[in-house]
Amino acid sequence: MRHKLELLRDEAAAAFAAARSEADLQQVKGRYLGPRGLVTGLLKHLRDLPAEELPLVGRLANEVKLFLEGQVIAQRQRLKDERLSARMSQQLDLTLPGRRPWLGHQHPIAIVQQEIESIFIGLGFEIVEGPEVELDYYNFEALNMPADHPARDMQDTFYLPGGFVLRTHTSAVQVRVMEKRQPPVRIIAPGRVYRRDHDLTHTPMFHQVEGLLVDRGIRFSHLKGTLEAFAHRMFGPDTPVRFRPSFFPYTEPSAEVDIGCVMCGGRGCRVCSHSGWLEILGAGMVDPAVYEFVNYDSEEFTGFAFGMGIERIAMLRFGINDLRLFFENDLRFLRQF
Ligand code: 2NL
Repeated sequence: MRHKLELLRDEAAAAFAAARSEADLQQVKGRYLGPRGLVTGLLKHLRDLPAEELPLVGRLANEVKLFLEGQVIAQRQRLKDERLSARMSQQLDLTLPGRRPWLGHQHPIAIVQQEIESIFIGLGFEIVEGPEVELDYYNFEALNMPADHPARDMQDTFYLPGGFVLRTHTSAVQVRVMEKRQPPVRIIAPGRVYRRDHDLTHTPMFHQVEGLLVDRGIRFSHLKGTLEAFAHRMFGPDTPVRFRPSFFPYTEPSAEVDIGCVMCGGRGCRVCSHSGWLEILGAGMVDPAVYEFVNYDSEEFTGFAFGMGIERIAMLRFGINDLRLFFENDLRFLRQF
């Protein structure tokens, strides 16, 4: 009996170890430990043993049964481990180079805005910001554009209830600063502005940088020198710059500033309409009417102001020919900056 038990134990353990799958193992388990299994069968014969053999053989039989049950659990774990490592060796190629994470970066408009800001910081200006939803008063009235002014047409401006507009330029921020501080004022106001315009060369939202300098004895030559210095830092020290007379309601005299065409070097091409020049900004000496609104003494103080569209500067700077590219968020375009 003892011998038979030991043989059966070794045979069953070998069969468990040979199982190739969970189903296999279940079947082998049934064959030995199931209700009609070989081990179970043998255990039923225990009671036929002579009384004096029963304790020893009984204990052995019990040990064999426990041992085999433990084997089933151990072999089940082995099968699980084998399945896992088979899957791992299929999917994990440890020699494969890792995927480099994509690094985001600034939008070209933000890059150019910061370039403009740092040029003017270098010239002693301070960056100021203000609300995009602005009072009609700061956006128009205080800039010498009364209610009947054509720039205030519903066609051009997004009007909101309660005397508010979406600011059409960042000048409003500069009016707010003048209202709070007496000269000297040297500020740059960058940010988003809104106009009811949508075609190939206009978007309802775009970016602008305006600048304002007010102090004693400020003349047009200061305006020229400052904007020439800006153009040379932005587009290169050999870039030609010219000033043409113009008109704005908030400056007198007013000028438009051109640089030699960056595409053709001034020889004339489609981009500059064969003129050799590209307009980059508008500027002028602050109209005394504006000083009235902010309580500056126009006998004591003079100043200049200017405004430029960041999209336009960025297009010239990077040689981009389609404004829409800035707003489509196509990564093939954006990744180039
Ligand atoms: C343009 C022209 C300009 C100004 C903006 C300004 C601001 C104050 C007072 C007087 Cl607070 N003027 N800003 C002056 C001249 C031109 O912008 O073409 N912008 C895209």
